[in-house]
Amino acid sequence: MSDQFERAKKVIPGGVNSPVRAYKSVGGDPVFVDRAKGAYVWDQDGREYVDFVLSYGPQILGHTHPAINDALVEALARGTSYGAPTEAETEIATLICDMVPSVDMVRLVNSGTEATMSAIRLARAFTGRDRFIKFDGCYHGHGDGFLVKAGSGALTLGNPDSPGVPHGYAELTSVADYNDLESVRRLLVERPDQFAAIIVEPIAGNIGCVLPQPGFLAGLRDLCDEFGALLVFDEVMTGFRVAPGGAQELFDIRPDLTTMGKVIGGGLPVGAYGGRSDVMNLVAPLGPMYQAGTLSGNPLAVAAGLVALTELRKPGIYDVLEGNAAAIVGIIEEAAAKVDCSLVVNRVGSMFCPYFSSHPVENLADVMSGDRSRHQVFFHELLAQGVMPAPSPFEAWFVSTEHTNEPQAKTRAAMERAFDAAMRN
Ligand code: KE4
Repeated sequence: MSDQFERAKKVIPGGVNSPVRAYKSVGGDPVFVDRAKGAYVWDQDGREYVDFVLSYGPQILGHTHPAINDALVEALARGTSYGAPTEAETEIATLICDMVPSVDMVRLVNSGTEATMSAIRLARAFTGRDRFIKFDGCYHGHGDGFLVKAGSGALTLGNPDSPGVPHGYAELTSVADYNDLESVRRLLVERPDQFAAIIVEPIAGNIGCVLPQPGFLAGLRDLCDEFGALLVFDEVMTGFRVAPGGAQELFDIRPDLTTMGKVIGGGLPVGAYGGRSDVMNLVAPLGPMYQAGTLSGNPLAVAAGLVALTELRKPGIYDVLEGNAAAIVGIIEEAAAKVDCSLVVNRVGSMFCPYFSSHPVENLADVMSGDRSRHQVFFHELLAQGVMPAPSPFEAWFVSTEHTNEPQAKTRAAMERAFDAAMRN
């Protein structure tokens, strides 16, 4: 074990401040990052990696983007946090409302978890109902009600996935199968007037990258209208990533509430929830639904987020992201084909996931049937070759505007070695 990891484990549970960083699902010691720039990160020994983690999504413009850095330096000179409203918060809220089709009003918080917790509380306040539906394999942060997964099979009242979640809490969460509208209808019919919301990742980015089947999202919209529940799109990952207006723009669906995060902080801690004004009117101090935060709308985070969103509105940015991501996925597929490796790559815009599978990957069961040991060899060989993929077969890979020729060439060289090693496994 690396000395760094050894020392970290003495004072931080598992040596990391977020579990996925510990490499539990791929084995070995995590790389400790020392610095980053553009498409690259470097470890403490100066080893360079082409980075496909990108902080799990925020760094869509690449690390240390000059305009974001300049905005942070400028904001720093004016202070770090006031506990008072600022003009910049109005600016970023206006930008979010302009960019995200269904959002009339938005509240900034400090993480995606805070955003989803608040959105479900708001849906409960608006409908006067307590239950909500999530999907197996979808992840909405570590709020108690979300750490629930059905037992085997698709439909059951939840049992806490994590100790510490009171059964009474978990019981209010029902779990359906992603891409299976019937599994949702069955839950709603069983308790027709008890569900406040259906929350869904419009692209399931926490089981890699599983796309909604045609009609799935529209079907959820119709079911919510039929049973009086709110449709919540968790776009913490897909927001501003797959299109300027997120997955709801891409698939032309209007949810009632949207949760956001990652990209909107430009690499600093920001989450947000927003949606229909008649629903958002319930949020304190305008309405009775309480939600607050000392550092919400923090001047540094807002300064970085404003630049990130402004850059993303520039013409051609999403074409660059699309071009880079298509090139990278092409490199991966070519390298796999060279060694006859059964590989499926699901991609939407600049997020994707390679699966060691010989059949389409359209739901959690398909994801779980992938070859985990081959993935593990693949992951470590890539790392050895200077490429840093997501350290789990259930995490999406991300591409930035900076993943251009040189990072692509370095990725190509590493991929061929990694697939060769995986096939010898
Ligand atoms: P945070 O609380 O981690 O900011 O956001 C929670 C969250 C909510 N909704 C979706 C769709 C998310 O993907 C996330 C967080 N995503 C993970 C990556 N799969 C964060 C990485 C981590 O947990 O360290």
